[in-house]
Amino acid sequence: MTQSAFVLSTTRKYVTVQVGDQAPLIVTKNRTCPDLCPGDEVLISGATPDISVEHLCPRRTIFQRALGPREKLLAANLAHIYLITAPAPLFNPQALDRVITAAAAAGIPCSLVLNKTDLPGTDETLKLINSSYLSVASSIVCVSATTEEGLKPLKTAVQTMNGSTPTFIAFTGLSGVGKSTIIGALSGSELARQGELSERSGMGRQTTSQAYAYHISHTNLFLVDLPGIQNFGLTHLGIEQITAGFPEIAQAIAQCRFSDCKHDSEEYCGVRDALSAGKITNQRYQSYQAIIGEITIFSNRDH
Ligand SMILES: Nc1nc2c(ncn2[C@@H]2O[C@H](COP(=O)(O)OP(=O)(O)O)[C@@H](O)[C@H]2O)c(=O)[nH]1
Ligand SMILES: [Mg+2]
Ligand SMILES: [Zn+2]
Repeated sequence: MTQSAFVLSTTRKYVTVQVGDQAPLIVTKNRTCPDLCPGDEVLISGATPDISVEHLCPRRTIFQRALGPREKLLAANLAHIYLITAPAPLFNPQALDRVITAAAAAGIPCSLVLNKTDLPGTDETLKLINSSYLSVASSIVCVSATTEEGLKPLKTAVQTMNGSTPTFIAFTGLSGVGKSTIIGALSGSELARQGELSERSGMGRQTTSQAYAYHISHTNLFLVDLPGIQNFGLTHLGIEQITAGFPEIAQAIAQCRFSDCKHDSEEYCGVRDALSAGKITNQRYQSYQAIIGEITIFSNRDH
C-alpha cells in the first residue's frame, strides 16, 4: 500500500515520517531515494518493518545553505521562518543576515525573534535590531520563553497559520538562543523526539544536533527545530539574490556611477554614500561585502 507522509527528520539511512495523526514512523531510504529534509512530502510503501520511501513530491519551497560543493538541504515547504536571537553575547548579526538572505531567496517570510528579554542587555540589542532589520524582517517579535512574556502574540501568529493542509514553520538560530524552549512553550507540551534513530545502535535516542519537525497533535502544524546556522554559506545564490536580501543596499546601488562598482573605495558609489549618511549600517555593509566576496571566490573556482 502506498501512503502519503511528511518527513520529520532524517539520518543517513532512515527517515522519520508522520502519516496522518499517527505516531511517527521510521522508514528506510532505498538506494534511489533523493536527499530528503524535514517538511518533505513523500510517498511510502511496504509493510512494517520494511516500509521505504518511494517518491518525493514536488517542493513548494526549499531552505538551504551551501559552501561551494557542500550543499545542505535544511527544510522543505516552509511557510514561515522564525529566526531566533538573544541579547549579547548570543546576538550575531552576520548569522542573521545570512539566514534572512537565504529565506528571501527561497521566498519564505522570515520574522526576527529576540528571545531572553528577561536578561540584561536586551535594550541595547533591540536598538541594534531596530537600526538594521525594521525593513528587512517580516516582523520583529520580543519574547522571553522562560517568563512567557510576549509569547502569546507569537503563539497566536503560529496558530493562525493552521489550515487544511500540513504547514511547516521553522525556528532557527544559533545554538543556545532558545529554539527548543520556544517550541516547547508554543506547543504547550513536552515534545519528545519520538522514533528518532541513532544510526549506530539502531535504538531510539534523543539528539539536538539534527533538524526535527514536531507535529502539534490535532492540528496541521509542524514546528521545525532547525539548528546548524553557524557557518551559513550562501554560495548557491547569485549576486542579485544576495542583494535582494539587503534591500537598503539594493536601493543605494542604483546610485553607483559604475555598473561594476564593488562599493569598496570607488568614487561616486551610492552604497558608500548611503553608509556615510547612516542609511546603511556598517554591520550590514560588512555582512554584504563578506557574502559577495565568498560567492565570488567560489564562482572563480568553478570556471
Ligand atoms: N533567561 C532565559 N533563558 C532562556 C530563555 N529561553 C531559553 N533559555 C535558556 O537558554 C538555554 C538554551 O535554550 P535552548 O532552548 O536549549 O536553546 P537552543 O539551543 O536554541 O535549542 C537553556 O538553558 C534555556 O533554559 C529565556 O527566555 N530567558
Ligand atoms: Mg535545541
Ligand atoms: Zn558602489
